[in-house]
Amino acid sequence: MGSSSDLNQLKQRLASARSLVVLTGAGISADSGVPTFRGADGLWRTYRAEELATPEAFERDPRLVWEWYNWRREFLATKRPNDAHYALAEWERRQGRFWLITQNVDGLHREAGSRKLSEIHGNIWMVRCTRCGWVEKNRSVPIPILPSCARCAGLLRPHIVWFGEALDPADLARCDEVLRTCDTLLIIGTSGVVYPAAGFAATAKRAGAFVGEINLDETPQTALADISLRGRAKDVVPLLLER
Ligand code: BV8
Ligand code: ZN
Repeated sequence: MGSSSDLNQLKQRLASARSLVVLTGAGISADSGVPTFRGADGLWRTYRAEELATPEAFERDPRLVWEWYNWRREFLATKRPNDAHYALAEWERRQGRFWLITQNVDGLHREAGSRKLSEIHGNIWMVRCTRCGWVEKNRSVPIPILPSCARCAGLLRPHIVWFGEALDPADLARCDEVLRTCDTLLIIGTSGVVYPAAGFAATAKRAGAFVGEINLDETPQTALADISLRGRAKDVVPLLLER
């Protein structure tokens, strides 16, 4: 945890924010028991994910990719939002101009009640038809492999943005708009490695926003942050919101 004065300074700054954007990564879900991507228990380590979360891998072996997502869906089905997710949902209700951008595909922000939300890497509980593009929610665990579209019998894929795939232009436009117009950006639990999200702090900074960060470690964004607190999201985020 940063010094208590840093915490109080960040708390005051957030309380006076007129338009607040929050950017989250896997670190906010770590306290719900969801492994992060690059941490010691990292998901990407054990499951060669960098090769699996790509369109080429799905093209080459859709069964293997679906087996990996089935494993993650089964694992995530027992995970619940933590106090940091709930605090952000409460903040959205309290704060006039508020937007939450998450890189996480676990759906925990939505489950905690967040609605002013962009899930820029998609959502593991949504599937998309590779033939007709139909997108729908699918919570079945396990999902029968290989899943086919109810409308056109095409092969379904996870509605997730894989490496080398473009993000939804509507999401990118929304992120750009809120990052350029906010006066405060709070970055929680992301290693700042994956683009375009890794560039969002610079976008807000260029637009003159105050940038705060909560992370266990230093990240490439720490240099840009006006205040960077060391601590666990589930401990720090509720404190920042306390009246
Ligand atoms: C794009 C869905 C262009 C998958 C994800 C070479 C080849 C190909 C591409 C590239 C390349 N070089 C660069 C690229 C671009 C690439 C990229 O950035 N690669 C990186 C690896 C260098 N980006 C892309 O491909 C993106 N698309 O650029 O498109 C384009 C344009 C037009 C046309 C075609 C293409 C797409 C990126 C999206 C990839 N999909 N997820 C799935 O999950 O199944 S990314 C994946 O990483 C997750 O979504 C995750 O959220 C995200 C980022 O990771 P983090 O969230 O930061 O998690 P991490 O573990 O890294 O860090 C956790 C942090 O939390 C740590 O800092 C830790 O200290 C902290 N922490 C831990 N516990 C706590 C905590 N903090 C607080 N409290 C705690 N308790
Ligand atoms: Zn279809």
